Amino acid sequence: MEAFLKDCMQSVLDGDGDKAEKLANEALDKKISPLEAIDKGFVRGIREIGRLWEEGTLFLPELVMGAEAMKRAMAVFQPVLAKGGERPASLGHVVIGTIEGDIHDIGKTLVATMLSANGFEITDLGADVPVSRFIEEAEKRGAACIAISALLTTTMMGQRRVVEELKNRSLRNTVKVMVGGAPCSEEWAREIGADGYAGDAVAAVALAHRLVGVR
Ligand code: B1M
Repeated sequence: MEAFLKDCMQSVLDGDGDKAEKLANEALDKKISPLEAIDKGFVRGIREIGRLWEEGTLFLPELVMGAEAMKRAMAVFQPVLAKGGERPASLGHVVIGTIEGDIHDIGKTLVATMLSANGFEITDLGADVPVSRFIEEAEKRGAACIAISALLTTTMMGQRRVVEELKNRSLRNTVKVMVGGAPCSEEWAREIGADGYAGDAVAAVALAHRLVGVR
């Protein structure tokens, strides 16, 4: 098992999309849990790429190729994860996206898929989403929760602007706000007046349940 997960990690490190996709399919054939293959395999690869990039041993094209390989694997798992929920889609509507200025969407998409699999209706606005769009879509859909992902220390400020804008429009009490992404934390969520922070996709589901009043 460890050797297989290592191969998954290595496929992302090598930026080898064909291999990543093949291994993802193999994981499903071998009945390995998609979340385990993602977390203990592919994500380790993309995190290592980030570390090497930060250290200056790897350059932007390799970062992009690693991300593309990661996305090929995620595309295999996505329909399976989306089907995996036990609850009907009736827990409430969540409007999710990555905040403006930020194009990182792999983690956000995983969170959206897991929320959907666990009974939430999802409107995924994609990445680089303007503050006003989160609010307008939430109003339009009568959303219970706005979920905002940010991967950059510069763009996380946009999460604060969503909360502020909700207050300006007297909507703060009608919709919950959850935040996530690498630079965020519980403390950050408290500081900006969000209702909660989740560190990964599983925690995001638990938090969303709590925010809409499901155990
Ligand atoms: Co970029 N990048 N990147 N990048 N990238 C980071 C974030 C960085 C930490 C790398 C590094 O320096 N080590 C760094 C940010 C530094 C900082 O701000 N302090 C960085 C940078 C600087 C940049 C650029 C500025 C580089 C440049 O152009 N000079 C540029 C920014 C472009 C922009 O957005 N405007 C850039 C570009 C890119 C790529 C396009 C090449 C690619 C993204 C491809 C894509 O997403 N379509 C990319 C990648 C892949 C990364 C790293 C390596 C991996 C991110 C990832 O997908 N992780 C990343 C390093 C890292 O994070 N260690 C890095 C896997 C994913 C499953 O995890 O996204 O953390 P994650 O999501 C998790 C949790 O965070 C959580 O659940 C998810 C699942 O468990 N979560 C939520 C996420 N959102 C949530 C929302 C929730 C709840 C939980 O509720 C709302």
